[in-house]
Amino acid sequence: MSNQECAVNRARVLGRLEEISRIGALENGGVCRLALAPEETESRARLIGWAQALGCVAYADAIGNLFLRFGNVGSNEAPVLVGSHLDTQPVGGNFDGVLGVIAALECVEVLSSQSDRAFLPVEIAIWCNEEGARFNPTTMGSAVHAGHFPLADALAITDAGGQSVEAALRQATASLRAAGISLAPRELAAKYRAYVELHIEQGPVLENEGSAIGVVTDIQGLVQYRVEVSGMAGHAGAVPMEGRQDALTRARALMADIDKELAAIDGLRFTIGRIDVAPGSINTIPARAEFTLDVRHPESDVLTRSAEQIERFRGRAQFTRLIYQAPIPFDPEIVRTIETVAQHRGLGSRRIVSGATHDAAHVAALCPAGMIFVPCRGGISHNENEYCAPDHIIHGTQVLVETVMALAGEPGQ
Ligand code: HGY
Ligand code: MN
Ligand code: MN
Repeated sequence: MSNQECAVNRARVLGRLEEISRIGALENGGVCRLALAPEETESRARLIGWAQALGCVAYADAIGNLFLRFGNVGSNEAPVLVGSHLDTQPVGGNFDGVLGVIAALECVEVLSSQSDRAFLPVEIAIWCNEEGARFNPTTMGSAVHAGHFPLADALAITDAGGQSVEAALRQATASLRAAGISLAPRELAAKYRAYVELHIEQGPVLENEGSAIGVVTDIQGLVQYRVEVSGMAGHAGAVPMEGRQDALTRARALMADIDKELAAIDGLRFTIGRIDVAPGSINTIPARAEFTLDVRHPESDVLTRSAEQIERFRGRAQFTRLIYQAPIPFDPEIVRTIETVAQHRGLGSRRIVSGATHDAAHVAALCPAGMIFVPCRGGISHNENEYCAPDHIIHGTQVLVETVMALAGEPGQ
């Protein structure tokens, strides 16, 4: 197929990204589309509408992952899966996740213009709750789909307001139905030929090196905790300092000790992203302090050892493990396919380990999987200033389209 025949449509890709960025837009240019919230559901409805106009049929599994099937609809022939997520961080950027979904739709657009060729079915995957910002943990939907997280446990998880995943999913599904969208059932851990995801790097490597394409070889490992420290509420003025049971003072000392312990581990990245204090009144000694720990490393044994070191602090707080995910290597065949496509298009590429985790980490357990990265300005992400230049968007989409076509081409084409 000539370059021209499988060229992506620049205006269509950029226009759709712009249109979705208006759903849940924040006043400083960022976006908030929390998992299963009305804004995310609205963006899902938009994507489904565009895909159905191409003849796609929409499926959903029991945890709310969406699959938009193109080609050989109705058969259960294993498709090539391509996609990402539409949910965002509470103060998120306009490319994390959505870039991969719009680019996946563009794959179907290009395939649908090749009516004279036979391809395996292709499905656009829109994973549920990749961010884990509203409902812990991150990559929940793909973890359940791959059998890495029990469905019942996931449905029972509640957000800060006490609403469960199950109730939020019921509401979101009802909204799609009210918009005239019916979703056929899809079993968990279904069969796929391969999975490819396009994503911004969310780090500075590609931009610093001037590489247009990142060929992702692995995703580093991750372990997340919720840490609960207890104390006793009391009057801020009347209770003497000695003998106080101040939960926040205890938590601050514990955070400092954990920091010291983890700072000594080479290459480890750890973050305390959230601290909650109760009752949270200016003149009451905190009775409870809760904080989160996010720890990442590319080597399994180092990650395991770090988790053991953290859990040695058990005597001072209650540690709840939210997710443990070993480092994931991607399929060497898919890595090579992406590299060949980038070369064919004259795009500079380099192999890279992903610092962030992605749904592909779980889907890799179901089928050969791989990821394509493009640079984002300053490596900034999970931030309203997240930005991906139009040329990088189009180069990444073009490499995704041709990788999917290579994987979906009938053998011996
Ligand atoms: O946590 C992560 O790495 C992903 O961005 N949710
Ligand atoms: Mn993402
Ligand atoms: Mn993210």
